[in-house]
Amino acid sequence: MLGSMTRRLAVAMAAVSILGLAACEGGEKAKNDTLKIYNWSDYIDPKLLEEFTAETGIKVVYDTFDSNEVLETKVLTGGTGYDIVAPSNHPLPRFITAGALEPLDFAKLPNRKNLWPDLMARMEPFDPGAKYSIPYMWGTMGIGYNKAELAKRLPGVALDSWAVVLDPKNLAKLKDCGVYFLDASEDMYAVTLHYMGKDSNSKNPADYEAATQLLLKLRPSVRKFNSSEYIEALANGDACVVVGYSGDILQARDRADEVKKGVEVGYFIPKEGSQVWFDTFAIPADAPNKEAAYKFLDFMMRPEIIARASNSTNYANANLPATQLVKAEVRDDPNVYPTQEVFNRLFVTTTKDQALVKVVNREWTKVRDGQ
Ligand code: N2P
Repeated sequence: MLGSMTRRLAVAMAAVSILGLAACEGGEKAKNDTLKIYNWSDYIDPKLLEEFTAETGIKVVYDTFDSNEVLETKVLTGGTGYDIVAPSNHPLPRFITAGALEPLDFAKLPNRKNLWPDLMARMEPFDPGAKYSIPYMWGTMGIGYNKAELAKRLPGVALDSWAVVLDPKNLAKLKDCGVYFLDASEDMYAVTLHYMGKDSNSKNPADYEAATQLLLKLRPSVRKFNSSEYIEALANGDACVVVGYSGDILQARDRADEVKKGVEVGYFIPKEGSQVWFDTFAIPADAPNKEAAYKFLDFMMRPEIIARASNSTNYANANLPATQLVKAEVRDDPNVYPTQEVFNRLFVTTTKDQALVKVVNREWTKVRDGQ
């Protein structure tokens, strides 16, 4: 009796371990064959992902986010399962300090040689020696608008200043044609402080509180705080003015041109100056498939590949030999690759410590949610 039970148990245990082994092998295989990317929305030509899979056999799972705040909360919590993430310059040092990123093995990234030295120099304060990140694309914050609607509602107002959207009297006149602001606390405070004549990188909580007072005056005129839906909204006429990211607004312009419904979208970098930002790719320290991540990073640093990312997104890239491969209408557009004169007016957002980020996020919640 005992003997037969023991035998049955032994048989059952063998079955479990064979099944377990099979499941484990399947899991291992799936892990090596899959690359999980977490990137900004509207930030790649999807055909590039298909080509990467065709070339390497690695399946890509591609998820998107639309603000640094969302990305940071996830990655700093850990266990995301992502192999590639895409923080901007200003939050990046907090990821590094938290130990959330993998130091890069340059030997696995031969195409690093293509990175643009000027861009690398700008990233130096955020990631000295570029140990943890490679710059991907970069752009500015600015104002996107429906040309006909703004001409009608703001006659005589020059479309060259933050006052178009940050002066409550102007914004009230645009309220019913659709105002979208980014839902991005650090970015929105940077430009608001700058417009108010304060340091866009202020470390003083009182400055953020003062900016909140202005933003609360604007709030009743804002239809939506969202960092991705404005592309479609501008293109189809649901939004007439947005505070957004350069390439996204230029994508809206292209989309509006394609559908030919008579919507014309404009973009300007306000004369007072604006934020220029640099986005990067990095590998989380706990990424399940680092080998695949390296392959993808090196693939994206091929000039002909990254040039196509710029062509489809209207964002400048950080790859020097790629510049001549970017199509002329994108490369020669000063809203994509700013001229020196424009560049001189741009400012870089520096890194806040966790305590200040908390203040800024708390202030932003008051603006966005009205509480
Ligand atoms: C892409 C927006 C990326 C710019 N949709 C923000 N760093």
